[in-house]
Amino acid sequence: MPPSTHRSGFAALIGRPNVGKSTLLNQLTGEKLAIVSPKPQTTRNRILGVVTRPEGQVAFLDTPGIHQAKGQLNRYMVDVALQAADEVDLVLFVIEASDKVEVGPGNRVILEQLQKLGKPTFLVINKIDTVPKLVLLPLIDLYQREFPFAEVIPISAKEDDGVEELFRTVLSHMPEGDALFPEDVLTDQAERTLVAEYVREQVLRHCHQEIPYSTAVVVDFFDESEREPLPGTPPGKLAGLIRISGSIYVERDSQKAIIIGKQGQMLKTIGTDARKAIQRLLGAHVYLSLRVRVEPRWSERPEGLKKLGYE
Ligand code: GDP
Ligand code: MG
Ligand code: K
Repeated sequence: MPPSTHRSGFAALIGRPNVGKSTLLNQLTGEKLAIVSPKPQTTRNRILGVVTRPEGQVAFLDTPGIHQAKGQLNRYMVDVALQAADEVDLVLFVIEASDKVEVGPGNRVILEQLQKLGKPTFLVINKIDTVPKLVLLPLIDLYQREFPFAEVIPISAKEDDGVEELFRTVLSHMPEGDALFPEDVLTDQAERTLVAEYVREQVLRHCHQEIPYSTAVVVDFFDESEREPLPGTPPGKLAGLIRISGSIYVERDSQKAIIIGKQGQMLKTIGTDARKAIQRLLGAHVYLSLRVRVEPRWSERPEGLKKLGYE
């Protein structure tokens, strides 16, 4: 047998909001890293998920959806996505399968940006569980006429269909090289950032349409002094205690009232669900205290964006 080649590199997930980029990243890494929600634009920052196999390693960047930039926050998110695409070896352009055989204005905007970047790009067609197989061929045909994709790969991220094949194909396009990260690394995001994202996910999940995307979460306090050393802890067992307090920022008093709810019931539910997810993430018991603050029009002002961590 010839000596096997070890490959490693970076791949960015690019696509419109809600096509399933975060779901795919979570499926690839086998961990809940990126927040997933039925609303668009839930992923604000880059999340690096690292998949390590004996034959190679791929670090994935999840990006906010690219769309026509309106307002400071949206523009910020487009910049983050394009910057991510510029730094990688390979771009995974993700779309969702649909009965409509068309490219659509949103996807055309992204394809124009990708043309400029000139990176090797895969077309990943997600959610194939939602359409009859027959509609895929004309859709693929249409996209291939728009852009010289290196590969076209239909998947269902949710049902884990085609995800392994996708990973193998991604790896085969990576340059030869040693691992870029230690074997046990899953993400470069600080635990604090992930904690804030988990809280935000629960706010969006429980408050539905009433709460806009301009909801930010900041971790004010993260006390690990009672956290216990993890080595030797049996899997699934929580070790020690981490005390966390955080602030949920909204733009209006009416939004604050919704998040707090009648007799504080909504905030309590958000806190309970976030705490459970954070405990699984950190492998420790978590004491979580949350408060809601009003910061008028923060998402429209550069200093507001900066204050809440979007730089
Ligand atoms: P993102 O905005 O591109 O990161 O999209 P998300 O990963 O947050 O997913 C948006 C919604 O699509 C969520 O409700 C997911 O559960 C759903 N979704 C993701 N992948 C699939 C899939 O393969 N099939 C189906 N039916 N739904 C999916
Ligand atoms: Mg996402
Ligand atoms: K989403």
